[in-house]
Amino acid sequence: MQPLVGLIMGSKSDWPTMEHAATMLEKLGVAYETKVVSAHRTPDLLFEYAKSASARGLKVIIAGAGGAAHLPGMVASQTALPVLGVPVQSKALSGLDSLLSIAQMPGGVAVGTLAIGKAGATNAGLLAAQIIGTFDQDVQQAVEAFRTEQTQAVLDNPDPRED
Ligand code: RP5
Repeated sequence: MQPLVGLIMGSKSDWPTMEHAATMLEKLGVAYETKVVSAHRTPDLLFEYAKSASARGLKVIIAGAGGAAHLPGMVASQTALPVLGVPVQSKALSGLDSLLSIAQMPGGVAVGTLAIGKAGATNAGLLAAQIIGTFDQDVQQAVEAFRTEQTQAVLDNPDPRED
């Protein structure tokens, strides 16, 4: 299947966080590709990846990075595709550095910034699927089914003392 989402990250060490985006994309039936692209260690690859993304058929890019997290912003500077940024929780500053690096973009170059860590990665996958769902009915139905199931699971088990 032609990948519609590019799931990239600054380091292999980001995978334990970013795999939650992959899990959500798989659950919702969205084809994706994934690889390490580092803003600082492989800057030429970053430019090539971002510049060719649209022509290669990608519709959304999810970019995760930690610390001096320049990957999402630099990717956004080189493509008109929507870029979703996931701040990976850093050891030194617990991801606050990642969050601010990704969120504080100058006006005119947009990155949709998610929450720090697992929740952010999960929601990046969900939001990417919602974007794909605007033109792919199967994905939109999968998103709706996921949401309905999630709501029902809470309603079916409202006692906070029970698992
Ligand atoms: C960032 O530096 C990466 O996104 C990662 O979160 C962080 C640390 O990378 P490693 O030193 O673990 O490769 O570029």
